[in-house]
Amino acid sequence: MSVHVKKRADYQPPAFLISTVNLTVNLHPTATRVVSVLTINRQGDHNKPLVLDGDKLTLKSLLLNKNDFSDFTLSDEGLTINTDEDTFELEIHTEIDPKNNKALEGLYLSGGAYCTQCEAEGFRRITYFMDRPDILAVYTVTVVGDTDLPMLLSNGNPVDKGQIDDGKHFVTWHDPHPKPSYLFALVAGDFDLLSDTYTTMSGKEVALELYVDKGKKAQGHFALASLKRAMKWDEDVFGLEYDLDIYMIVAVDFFNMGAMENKGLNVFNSKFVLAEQASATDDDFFNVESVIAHEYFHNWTGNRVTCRDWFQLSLKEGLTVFRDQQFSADMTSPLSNRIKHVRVMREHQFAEDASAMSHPIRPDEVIEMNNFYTVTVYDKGAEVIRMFHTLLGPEGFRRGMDEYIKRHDGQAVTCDDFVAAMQSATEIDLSHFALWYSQSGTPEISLSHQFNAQTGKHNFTLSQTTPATADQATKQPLYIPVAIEIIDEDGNQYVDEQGLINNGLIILDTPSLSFSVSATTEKLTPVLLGNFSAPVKVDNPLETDGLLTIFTHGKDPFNRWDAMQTLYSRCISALYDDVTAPIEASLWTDLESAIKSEQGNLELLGECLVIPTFETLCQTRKDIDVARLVAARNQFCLLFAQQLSKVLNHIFLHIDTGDYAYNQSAVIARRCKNVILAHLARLPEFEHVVVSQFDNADNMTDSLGALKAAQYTRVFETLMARFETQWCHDALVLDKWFALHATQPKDDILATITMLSEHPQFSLGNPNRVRSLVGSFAFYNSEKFHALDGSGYKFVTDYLLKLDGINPQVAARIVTPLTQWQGFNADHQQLMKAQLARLLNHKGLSKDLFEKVSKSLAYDEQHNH
Ligand code: B3K
Ligand code: ZN
Repeated sequence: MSVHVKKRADYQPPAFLISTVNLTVNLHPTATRVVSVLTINRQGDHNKPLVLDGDKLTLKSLLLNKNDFSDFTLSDEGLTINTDEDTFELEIHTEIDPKNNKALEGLYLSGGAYCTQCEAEGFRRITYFMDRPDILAVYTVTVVGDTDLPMLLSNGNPVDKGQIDDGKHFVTWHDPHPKPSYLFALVAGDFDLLSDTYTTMSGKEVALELYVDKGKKAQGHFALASLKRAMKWDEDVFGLEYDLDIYMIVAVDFFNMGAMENKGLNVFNSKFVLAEQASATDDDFFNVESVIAHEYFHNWTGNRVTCRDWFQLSLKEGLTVFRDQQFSADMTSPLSNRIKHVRVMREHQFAEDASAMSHPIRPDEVIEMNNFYTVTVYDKGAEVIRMFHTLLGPEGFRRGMDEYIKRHDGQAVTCDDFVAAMQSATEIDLSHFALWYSQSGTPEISLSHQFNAQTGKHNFTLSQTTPATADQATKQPLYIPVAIEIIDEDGNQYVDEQGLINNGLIILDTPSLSFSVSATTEKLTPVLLGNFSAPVKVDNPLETDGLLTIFTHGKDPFNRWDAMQTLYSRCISALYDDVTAPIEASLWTDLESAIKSEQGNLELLGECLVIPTFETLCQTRKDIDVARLVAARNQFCLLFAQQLSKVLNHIFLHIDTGDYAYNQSAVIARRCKNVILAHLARLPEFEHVVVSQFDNADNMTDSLGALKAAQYTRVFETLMARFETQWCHDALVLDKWFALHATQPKDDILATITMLSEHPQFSLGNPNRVRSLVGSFAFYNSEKFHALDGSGYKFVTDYLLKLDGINPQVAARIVTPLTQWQGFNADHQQLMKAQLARLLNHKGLSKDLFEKVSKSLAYDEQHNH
């Protein structure tokens, strides 16, 4: 295959600009006609031809300044126009086939509705264009459709509409804000519509419209209310106001990711719009609110100020994720949000950094851009923005943001431009900090501690190191803000004699730095990385008593939670070495009193009762034998339930979740209750409690909580069958059911998945179904995916070979666990690589899969030779 590697360093400003785009899209399932009229201006003094991108288009005709034009060449990648004109109008007629577009990029049919997905490079599947984010144009779009498509939508404000003789109708939209092509959107169909209005801080009334499948109106109210909260929050916190007369959101069932921030016309995966008590869990409600907010926040951080090129993706994504995290923390609770983000970092981002796909938050090389919508660009990107926020403080950060918007509104800019705007708002020199944009990998920090009894001095040395990654062999020390407390056994706080710790923060910007603390006690406990102040791993040498001191006396609730996670992880390590090894009895009494002490704080308690996942445990281990690690974790969970059942059951019985409501205290109570139920369910005497919760649940959180707990009981299959009967009409609920089946560690799981893939509600063409069944198996059924007969790896590979021909983007997501073989032992590695090799040898493999698979195998060679 011919593979083109694009490099960040090769960026060239565009040779031409396109100032206006006039599109007419005449919809037809297999032969949609697109007429595009472009106003084009040559940039500077050169005689290069105009190169337009195009993919899977049929060119019908071409006019230059309204005359037939033939001096062009066509290729699989686009259209090259040879002209000497400096300013000209180009009119391009193309035909496309939305019905057979199964990759869900460009214009496609989702159920009966037409919709588009253009980011990153999908506009070129609609018409020939300079499909790159630094071409900002004003769009006027006329959508023409049959009358069975009553709603014809595009970006901006509607300016005209009417009937056309042949029984069709049209609507014309004008978007006054110049935008890149990736923000173009078109939707046509017959939907239920929820309408509302929002009055902005300057008193402008904005029409809000939410389009959902017929009959789903009741499930849209929460999303609409979330949108209004997001609009208000962005005004309050960042002074940013909405800028069009109308804001539309459309929910569709076929969508490759969560949602898309197209200007004024967001398109959403229905999973992140629809939510009501009976069918949506508390997590679903949370996600709806956060994704609605994320896409809305993009209106400023992404749309008004956009990316110069795709290597800068984190400019909009890292920043917008940070903004949505802050919003969610304000709407719900800072602690549970922070823990959620840290789990994502530890389970997925650290794994990515350790793999062949390791890249800086601003990547340097890309084959398929869609492969770089990653946890690194998004979540680590958000952690980098959070560090700016930590260093500058909320006011400084706001000044930097104001300056960023003031300087760059209406422009396509770079991460360096963002750093420069932040720099204008602080005395701190950010040049070293900016290395976070170009250096990949997960730094590891550690703290050594010596006590000199004679002088009464504790000497500490804080160090950092970043292991080499697949993409970068050598690493430099980073500028790391490390939140730190030093406490004694009674929780008294100590300061360092050098004054390096300021307001609980120490800046580690060299390989190591030392400081000392005077104290009469020998037992000082350093508490590192409060609130996860930087995206790093901590090598924590503390013993059980130190960890329990942090839990009891630490000021930062994140550190308190984290101490418990470390404690559990230690116990699991001991069982990994010997699954029959006894755990000291004192641990259980300590845990029992820890649990009792937090009975009044169900939020922290609920989180502290969660045992680290298999995926998290993998990130601090090497040469993993999966079956042994799974057995060790299971054994620890069983002992935990056995030893603590009395106190857990006591709390379970006393948690009052009240009448159902989606609000913080109720969410926290349900969360804690369901975490406890999952522990108790490991003991046969609690089976009836699980069944009773399932029978009596009046909301999806409790139904699903019971089903998850039932995984450890004999009633699982029975309850799952009842659940299916009850919910077989609701695809989004069935996704939860598919996922629960797929994560069962039972011997005949592959037969079950094969059977489920023939379920009437399952479809290979629908990304939500595929992710819930096959994705859940590959990502979360560690035991069976990693079975040592290789059957799990082979099963996923067989499936990917089928899926790749249909939807390469989704295939390239699901291949991720197979490419992340580095942490596992040689037996696993060999089997995983054999399947990767099968993929690589497959004729016609997409470039999406090619990039990830070839990198994964190449990493192997580098490291073995
Ligand atoms: N910007 C989109 C993601 C597009 C992914 C393209 N493969 C959603 C978001 O991050 O808001
Ligand atoms: Zn985004």
